[in-house]
Amino acid sequence: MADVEAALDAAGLSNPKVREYVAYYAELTGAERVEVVTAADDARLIQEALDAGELEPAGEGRYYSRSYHKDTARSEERTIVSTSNEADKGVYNNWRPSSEMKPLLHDRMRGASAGKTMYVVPYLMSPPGNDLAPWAAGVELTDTRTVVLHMIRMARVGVDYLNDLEDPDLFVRAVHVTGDLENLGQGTPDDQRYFVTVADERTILHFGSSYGGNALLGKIAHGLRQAAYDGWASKKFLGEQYMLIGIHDKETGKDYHICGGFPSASGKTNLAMMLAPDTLGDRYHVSFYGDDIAWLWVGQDGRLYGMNPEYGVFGVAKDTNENTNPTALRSVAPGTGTIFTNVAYNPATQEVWWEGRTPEPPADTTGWLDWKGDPIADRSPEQAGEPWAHPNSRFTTTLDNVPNIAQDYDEPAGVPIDAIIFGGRTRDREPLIRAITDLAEGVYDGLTLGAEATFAAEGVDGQLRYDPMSNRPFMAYSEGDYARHYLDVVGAASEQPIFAHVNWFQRDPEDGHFLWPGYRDNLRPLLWLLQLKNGEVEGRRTAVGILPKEEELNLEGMDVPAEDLERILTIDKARWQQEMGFREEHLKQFANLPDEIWEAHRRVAADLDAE
Ligand code: GTP
Ligand code: SPV
Ligand code: MN
Repeated sequence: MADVEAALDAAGLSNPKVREYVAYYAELTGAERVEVVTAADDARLIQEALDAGELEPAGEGRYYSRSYHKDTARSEERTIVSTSNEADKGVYNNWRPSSEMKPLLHDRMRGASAGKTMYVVPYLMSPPGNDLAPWAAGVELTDTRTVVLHMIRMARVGVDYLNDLEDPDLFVRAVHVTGDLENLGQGTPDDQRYFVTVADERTILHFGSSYGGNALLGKIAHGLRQAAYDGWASKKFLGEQYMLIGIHDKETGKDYHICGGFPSASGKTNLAMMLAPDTLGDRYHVSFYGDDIAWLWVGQDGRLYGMNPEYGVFGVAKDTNENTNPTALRSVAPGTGTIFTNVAYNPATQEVWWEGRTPEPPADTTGWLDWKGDPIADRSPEQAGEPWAHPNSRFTTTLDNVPNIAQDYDEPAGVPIDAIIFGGRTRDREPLIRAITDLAEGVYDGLTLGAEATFAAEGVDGQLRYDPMSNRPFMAYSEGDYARHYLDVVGAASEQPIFAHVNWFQRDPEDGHFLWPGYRDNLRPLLWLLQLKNGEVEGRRTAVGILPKEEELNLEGMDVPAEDLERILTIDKARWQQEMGFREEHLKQFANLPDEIWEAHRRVAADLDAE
């Protein structure tokens, strides 16, 4: 049995409630040792992980890790939000009573860390001193060293965050037990995994994975699910899957801040790391605040504020290259302490590679291993087309490594929010940008956000897989209550943000090419949006929002074909009318949807018919 008291004393972890919690789960999981970790332990833990073969060197100060091949992404089916109140059941939160789930998870975890070390990771999901810091403290217990190394990169980790709490009981209890990955029946009817947030007890119990959002509990489980619930329960804030950027106009000296929700793998990291296009770089600078999570609240001066609770980036590797995202490549350069997971790796040269890194994979395959660790050179002709890296392979680096990190990212104040944007992958119908000036219509737009159905999630042709507010996998309570809370929080702000729906992914119906080049040029529609808010342009009113007039978009240095531009700045009335029917069915699933949302829906539908 672990000597818990001695470990906590040695680390100076004095918070009595934390000590009780650690002792309870050390006993339950049967861990052999307990070790309290802070960011200062990084170098030692990296060395231990290298010695144990959990990490391999990937060039100076960078590391490579491979996860179990059936454990490579979040599992939405196995993720559950529990409370003791059935009214919290929504359409997407997989609600189950906590009286059922807590004992079940405790059974799974009992004795499951025998022979292992239980790492105690005290963390803070906010810049220190922020208005929302009272909801930001947590302690993750994990039996996997690479999870600790990721947590140190993704969150602020230190003992003082927990010792200094005003109310020692106000922290999230986040327990991660990996389990025997080779015998968990991942994806079968006998799946043993469970990822449960007991939201009204602020307790997270995750069993059966050591990957990403399943295991880094500060990030998705606390930063999104628990935060969404806490924000609603306290009536104080919103916890959203948003990126957050600053745009500095060097000519006027003004600073703007935009946050935005895009479903997973739809471009948040790319947008947040965006460099201004060459022709606009003299005037505008884009700074990075966050790429995956933002918490929003009304500050003391009455304005809407946002902050990124994370301390790092867990970014999609695929298609990251010098053209699409040079900032990301700088962020993972030698000396950054980056951990690459499930990319292709060459142990002889310590190089890494992923699809889209270069147009073609390395010509000389000698020494290269695919993400499963199998030599590329041994592949049969049938395997030739298989990707070298897993499509969800990622890089993990800290905010300090991001070259365009905002200077004030760590300040307690947060930043005032000028605009909230939504966007998904949509091959038709959705124009480049449509601005929405009415709060209820903005929230309605977020609730009907979707991405196109792929072969993986089959659907009716033209029908979206709806992903309300890009929060479908992170919904913590009922969607009707969520919409009410969103209207209340943002509605209370003295200055209303402008909303917009954007789409970088419209394609030519004939040859399938992207009609808009995307990436750094995405700054252009955002600048138009800010000009619209400032009354500097007027746009063109349509039933679904205000679109830019062609001459209002700054396209300097671009050559988008005229017919492509026309298509992305046009509303396809028939397709939109069809969409309104799908939306009605989608919204009908939600109990207690506020009248304002239904009114917005009817208003848009009627305006569309009248157009
Ligand atoms: P999560 O971390 O899963 O929440 O994802 P994310 O929203 O941060 O996604 P990310 O920015 O990593 O983008 C995922 C994919 O979208 C990558 O393959 C990008 O290359 C692609 N992508 C991003 N922006 C654009 C764009 O403007 N145009 C096109 N065509 N593709 C883009
Ligand atoms: C997402 O899936 O939206 C992510 C990655 O940001 S993970 O942390 O695995 O959830
Ligand atoms: Mn995400």
